[in-house]
Amino acid sequence: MEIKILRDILSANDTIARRNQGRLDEHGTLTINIMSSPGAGKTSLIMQTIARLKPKTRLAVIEGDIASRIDADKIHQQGVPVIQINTDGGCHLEANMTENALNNLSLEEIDLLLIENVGNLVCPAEFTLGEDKKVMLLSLPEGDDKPYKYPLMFSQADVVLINKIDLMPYLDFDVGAFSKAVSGLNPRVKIFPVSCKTGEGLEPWFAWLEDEIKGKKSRRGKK
Ligand SMILES: Nc1nc2c(ncn2[C@@H]2O[C@H](COP(=O)(O)OP(=O)(O)OP(=O)(O)O)[C@@H](O)[C@H]2O)c(=O)[nH]1
Ligand SMILES: [Mg+2]
Repeated sequence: MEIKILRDILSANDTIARRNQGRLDEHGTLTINIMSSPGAGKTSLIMQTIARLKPKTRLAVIEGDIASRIDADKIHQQGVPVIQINTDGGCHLEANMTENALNNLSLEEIDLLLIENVGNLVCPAEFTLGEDKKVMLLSLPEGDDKPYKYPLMFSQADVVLINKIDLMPYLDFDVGAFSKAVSGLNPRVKIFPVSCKTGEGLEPWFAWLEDEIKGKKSRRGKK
């Protein structure tokens, strides 16, 4: 019985996610679902990405949090359109929440839509939102064993950012062992070690995003 309910919820979610994807495709808006544990650096990555890409890219952000508008306020201060979704206890975003947010954005004016999912290493991976790519962060203090303990998100991600590498001297995090574990789960994944504090290692992330934006625009004939 419980399994049937879960299936129903997931298929309803997938139906709405496909609708979202259709709208985003129509407008050539590259959409990235950013996931991680609480505090791994999702908002910091978004802030760095805005600082770097805003001069030449039209960005918008959807912020998912259980409560508060703290992250949305930070994005707003950068002059970027932002919608805050409060899930009121829900541990992940769902496609219907994303659809509501899309209804409040001018998609024809957005090249890159960054969605910050609720901080959680488990549930967000189970709910597609209609995004083009899934990106996750794993920060050094969380430990290099997480791909073994929380395999789903690592196996679904298109990009894994290893964040907080500025803390390397203080922590026993084996980047080689971590990368091998992630690639074992997900051979096509791209892995970028970065610091969203110092900016180190972020160039390959920006280059990847710019390529993806161009690809999405050319597929839709958007100028
Ligand atoms: N040392 C260091 N600190 C970082 C780095 N990136 C983020 N932080 C810090 O980590 C803390 C959490 O960063 P956020 O960007 O708010 O993390 P988040 O994933 O958005 O957190 P939630 O939205 O609460 O899930 C903040 O104090 C950041 O300044 C980094 O590369 N190095
Ligand atoms: Mg955040």
